[in-house]
Amino acid sequence: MAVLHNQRIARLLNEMSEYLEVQDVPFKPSAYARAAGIIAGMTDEVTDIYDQNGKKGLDGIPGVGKGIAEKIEEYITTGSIKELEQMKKKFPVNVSELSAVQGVGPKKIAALYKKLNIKNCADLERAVRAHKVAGLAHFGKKSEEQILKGIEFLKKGRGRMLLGTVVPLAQDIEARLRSVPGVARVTVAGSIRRRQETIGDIDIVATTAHPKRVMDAFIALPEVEHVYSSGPTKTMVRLSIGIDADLRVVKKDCYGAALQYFTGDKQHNIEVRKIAIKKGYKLSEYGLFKEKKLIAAKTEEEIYKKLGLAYIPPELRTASGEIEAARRNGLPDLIPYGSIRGDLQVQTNWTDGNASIEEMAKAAMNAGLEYIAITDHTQSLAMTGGLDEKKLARQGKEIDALNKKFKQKKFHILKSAEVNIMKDGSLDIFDAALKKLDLVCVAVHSHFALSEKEQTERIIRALKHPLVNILFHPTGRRIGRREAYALDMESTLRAAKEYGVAMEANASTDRLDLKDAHIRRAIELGVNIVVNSDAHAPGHFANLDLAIAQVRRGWGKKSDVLNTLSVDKCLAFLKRLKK
Ligand code: DGT
Ligand code: CA
Ligand code: CA
Ligand code: ZN
Repeated sequence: MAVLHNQRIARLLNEMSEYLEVQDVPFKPSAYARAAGIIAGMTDEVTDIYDQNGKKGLDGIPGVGKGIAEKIEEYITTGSIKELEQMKKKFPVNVSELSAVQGVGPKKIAALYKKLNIKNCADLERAVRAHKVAGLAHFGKKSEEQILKGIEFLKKGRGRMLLGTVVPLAQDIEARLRSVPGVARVTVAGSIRRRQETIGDIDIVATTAHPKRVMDAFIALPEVEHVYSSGPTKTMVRLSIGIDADLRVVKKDCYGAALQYFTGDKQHNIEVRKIAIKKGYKLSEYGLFKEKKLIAAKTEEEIYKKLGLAYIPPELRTASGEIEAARRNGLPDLIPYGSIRGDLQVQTNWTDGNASIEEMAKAAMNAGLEYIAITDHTQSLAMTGGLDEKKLARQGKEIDALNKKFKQKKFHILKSAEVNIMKDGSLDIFDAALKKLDLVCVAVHSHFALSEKEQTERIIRALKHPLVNILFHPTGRRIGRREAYALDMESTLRAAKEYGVAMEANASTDRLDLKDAHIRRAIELGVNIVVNSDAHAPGHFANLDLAIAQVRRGWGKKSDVLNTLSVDKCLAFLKRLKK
């Protein structure tokens, strides 16, 4: 429940922000959006703060002023915010649905409603297809095309949620079910266990002496909004965050078989079942059988073993070579969760992060990290207040002072920057300033629409720069929001190898960039990987495991990931790569 609460409050504040902005209210929208961002990234529970210190406690949260504190209090105590309900009545438009369409912002939403009575995506799609939108002020034929593309993109991902949104909730439900008397085992299976990027529904497998008790406890979870069906072996519900969850109770003796079956993926299961058939067996969720005789069912390990396969970690179960590798005992020794020692992408309130360098450093220490690199944006990203050479130097001094302070704790803050790659592939900071940094990271934040050839040349030119060490979020995608830009990944990876640049596996919940297949190829080519949280708030260090999952899905070992090394070794390695 923990993480959910803050997320729910954050979502509500975001909604406030959107409705206020649509109504053209000045200043307030950004204050609400800022507060939402801060709360979403907090490790402490807002409800706990309120329980302990009331409205004063809320007021003390950075970014939360008196007015917003009152709204949060109203929400915690009454379950809704009157002002928001009134705005929704006055302006009966699904703002969050519409603003999810690329290129449609609050101003446009207001115009679409006033001029064409457009209230949701379906209305918008109809109007665009009838070419009614192009004639409005601030719209044109091009924006009609863009809107249509945006709608198509959203439709494709409909009904699926981000891994990072679902995992904390699923783990929390798992823990609560485990504490029900009589329950022996509970495991979240399906796409969550495989750590797929997006999740369709939550599949839980359990064993217990009292099926009814665990089913009753499941139905009674506060997150359950609707019960589709319930019985002693299977219960299906809808959760209030907008995703379905199934709980299956299976016999203790076939737990492994059930887990294997419900973990998937489907294609992997089909391949494994084919192997069983070839060996004269039959594999189902009840076990591996020869005729009627049970051969294996208790654990996944023994099932794979009886099929002549090494145990296959769930992240690899995608029917893309893992079965052949398991047969010849050639599966990689995957990087363990929790093995990142330093985070090389951290933003602070020098730009668009919401905490100071010191606060981020302390949060990193609490998360068990030994070092972080401060990578605020650079000057051409004006909207984030990007740093120029002078500000970078000033930030460097602050970092020096903090490093002195943290010396005893053996924690180290590295000087870096997320340097913006310009349209032509040049960097927006002079080399003299870059030379003073411990490492230089680069990323694309503009001109997403270049042709594949231009985009690839642009990025490779940046990689060629003698001071560049890491390419951040290489494809630029935002899952469910923005497609990756056109990029020849093979050439980019080869260039990274040639010019000694490491590739990032970014843990932001909607980035997970590089993706699994790219990571696998990078590793084949001998390109080094760096796992970063891209933290903009103290709570974001918890995301690192999402990118580790991505690396595991890309067959990555610990030795493929540079920031599993100590700070000195990691820096030395990056330097050596450039030679
Ligand atoms: P999702 O929910 O869309 O994110 O993806 P999954 O993989 O969790 O899929 P889901 O929930 O439909 O089913 C859970 C697992 O159950 C799936 O990964 C494999 C197994 N499964 C479901 N349907 C079939 C099927 O028709 N054949 C086989 N072999 N396995 C299935
Ligand atoms: Ca599922
Ligand atoms: Ca399912
Ligand atoms: Zn970035």
